[in-house]
Amino acid sequence: GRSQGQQSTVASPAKMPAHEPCEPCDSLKAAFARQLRYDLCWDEQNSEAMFHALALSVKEQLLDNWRDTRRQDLQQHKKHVAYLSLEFLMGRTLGNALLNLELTDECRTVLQEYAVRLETLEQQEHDAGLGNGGLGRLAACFLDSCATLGLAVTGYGIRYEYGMFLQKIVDGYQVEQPDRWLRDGNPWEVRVPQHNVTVHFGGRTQSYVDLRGRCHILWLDTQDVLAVAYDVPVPGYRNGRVNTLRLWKAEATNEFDLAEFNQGDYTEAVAAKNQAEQITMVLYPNDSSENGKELRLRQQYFLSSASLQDLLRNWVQLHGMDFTEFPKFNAIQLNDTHPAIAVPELMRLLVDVYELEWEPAWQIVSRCLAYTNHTLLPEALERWPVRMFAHMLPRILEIVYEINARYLDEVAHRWPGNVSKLRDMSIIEEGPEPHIRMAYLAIVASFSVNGVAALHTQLLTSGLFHNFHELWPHKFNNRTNGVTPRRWLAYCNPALAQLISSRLGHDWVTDLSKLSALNAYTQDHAFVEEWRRVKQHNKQKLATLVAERCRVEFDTGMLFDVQVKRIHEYKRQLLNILHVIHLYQRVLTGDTHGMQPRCVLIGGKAAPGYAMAKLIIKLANNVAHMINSDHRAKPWLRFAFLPDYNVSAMETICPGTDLSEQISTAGKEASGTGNMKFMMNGALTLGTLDGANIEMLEEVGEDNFFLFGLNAPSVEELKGHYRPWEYIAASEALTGVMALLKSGHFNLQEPEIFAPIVAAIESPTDPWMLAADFESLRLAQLEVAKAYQDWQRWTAMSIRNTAASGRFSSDVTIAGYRDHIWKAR
Ligand code: B1N
Repeated sequence: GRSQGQQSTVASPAKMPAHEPCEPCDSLKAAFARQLRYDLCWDEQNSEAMFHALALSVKEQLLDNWRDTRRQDLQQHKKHVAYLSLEFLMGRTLGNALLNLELTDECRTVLQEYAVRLETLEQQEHDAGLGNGGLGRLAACFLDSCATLGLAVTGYGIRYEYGMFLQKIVDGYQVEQPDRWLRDGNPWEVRVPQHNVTVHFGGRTQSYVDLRGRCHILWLDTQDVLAVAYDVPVPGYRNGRVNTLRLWKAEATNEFDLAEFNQGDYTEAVAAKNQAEQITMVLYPNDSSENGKELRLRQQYFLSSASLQDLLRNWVQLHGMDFTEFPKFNAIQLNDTHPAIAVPELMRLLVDVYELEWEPAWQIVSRCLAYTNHTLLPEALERWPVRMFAHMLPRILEIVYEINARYLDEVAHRWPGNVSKLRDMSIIEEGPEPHIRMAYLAIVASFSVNGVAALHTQLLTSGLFHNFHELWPHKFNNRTNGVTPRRWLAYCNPALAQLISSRLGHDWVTDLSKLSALNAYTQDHAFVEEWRRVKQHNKQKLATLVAERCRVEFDTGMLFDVQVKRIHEYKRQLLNILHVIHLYQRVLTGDTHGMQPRCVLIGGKAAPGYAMAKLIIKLANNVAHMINSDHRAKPWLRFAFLPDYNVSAMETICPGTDLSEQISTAGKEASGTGNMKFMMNGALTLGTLDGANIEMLEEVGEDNFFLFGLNAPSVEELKGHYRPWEYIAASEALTGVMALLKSGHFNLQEPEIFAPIVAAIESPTDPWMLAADFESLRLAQLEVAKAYQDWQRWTAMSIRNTAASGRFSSDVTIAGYRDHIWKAR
């Protein structure tokens, strides 16, 4: 903790021992007063200025522990893990930091003197939207769990100048606006230029033999970019640990300045500077699909090279040039294939820069690297044209070829004379335009390959990677995803957290399995009543958000039915909309007997280039407009599309939801993590047998889960002879929905705009099989309505759902990575 009442001495920073006495640190109160008065120098003390002062004061509270953590990890020879990811979807930091540091109450007291509410200041913080969706948010949850479990894990990422775009809705269409999240400065980051490294691009290679007859490869005439480190603190939950998220920013190098400026071409030189800084300018907004842009490959190499150079430099500083023990003290986790170029880059650094022989270098690389796969969707599997490597990273391409040649020897040995195996398993995909298969590169070099839910891992080993599974079964393992209960229960749902703690004590925050004790309270009337009151309170907050952002009035007496996530056809927001249209038709035809009034909410961003996803957003908005302006529907149905869904919005959404929709086509959603956030907060799940839904169902039991739809094998089986029109004809409800959709009822002023949607649903090649699952969804929704009408039954189900959510804490997931992959303590 902070040093209190110690003597002040002056010490040279370089020699300062671990616990040198220093000035007593300011309390939060004093730090805040000082920040406001001297450090910000803003004339007006508006809430923006106060947020900044508060954030800086909270960061100050972390600094001693941050330094101590770094020193202890070095002294104790702890195994270090580098988590390499192109995305860290951190959201806001203030509230979570106060929670983890146990400073929330003190902070409220301080702010009382300034007559401002903590919530008001929290709202001032920009989300750190350095990610698209599940993959990026998972990285953020993992950092919280690693720090809380006391692991020495550093997150390595990119400090994008522009994060995930902001979504506006204009005439029902998505409009993207740039997210200039750094405009007012980022109070949490610390620029640490002593960790700068240089990353090379372009140029050519040349070999030479030295006087001792050793062959060296030179990478010459490169264009160099400076990687500048910005560190963000990651505090554990009340354990004094502060880990680091190190984000790299690209800047032009000094050498580069000199060369260009001396030639007198000032403007050219400044323009070229811009080119270097382009690399970390913007996050690519494609979730679960690659886009193949050259700049994206530059980002990937920039992150991988800078991070590996940082790791090796730290090693050499402590151990010199002997790398034999490097894998014993280091693990490198690749978050999907986005940083998979780290494989040849680590070889390059060891062989070309640190002068190891190939074989010992490969031993080191293949004992450090581990790869997590996050998707089976073919459109998301990264393949880079060899041609692009050849001109951007010529030396890296040579190394990839060498890795491939040696590895294919092993394949040939295992399957003698089998040429098609060689072709199928080669890291290089041959053809008119040869490509590098990044997933294969990652598997070949990794000692561990994991999927993110049981079904997903099973599909990986039996399908996409079955050859590799045959060759190296020991590499494959499952680590089902999780979410941090600090942000996703304790912080975002304080009322429920308090109710839980009033009966179970506080330990559940770091041991979520303790929540199972809630099962003893499902018949306790006082408890059930309190649980319901908390939900009503949270629904009111969600209704306020919906009113502000959508101008739609949600009634907390109605069922809140929510689907928020990236818009993607496989996630089937369209199926949800079809069901809403069906409910609307029931109202119009007076078929409201036994109907449960409900408010349906859909939210999520579409990739800017994904036309169908954008059209689905437009349909949602048009349907919503039609329903919400029809007075006949008002008592039964409200429907809203929430613009600009992000981490902060989810903090209000999941506590206020009754029903969580997890309705992807079976076999397509690798895991899902939103499903877990809703479950923890007592929303029931309407879901398919997909991703982690299956394991959630296993934990909570069939009686507590609204299951519907085809399973993964049935989806595969149906492929090739799927006839959607038969499902439509067989369902009176779906027939009616399709007729209304085709009639142009939802696009009276915009003829034909939804024709592509109709065509997709009616196509025998519709991979998402909406029509096949509609009737099953409708029936499951009838069960939902029935269950909700008995509020005691519903509340008991809700409690049981939270009680069963313990396994989906990211602490459990990270304990799995720690014990089975990293072997770290
Ligand atoms: O990763 C999440 C899973 O819970 C989701 O099911 C899965 O869809 C998601 C390319 C991706 N898979 N692949 C991506 C993101 C960005 C990109 O450029 C692919 N995201 C997922 C966490 O495991």
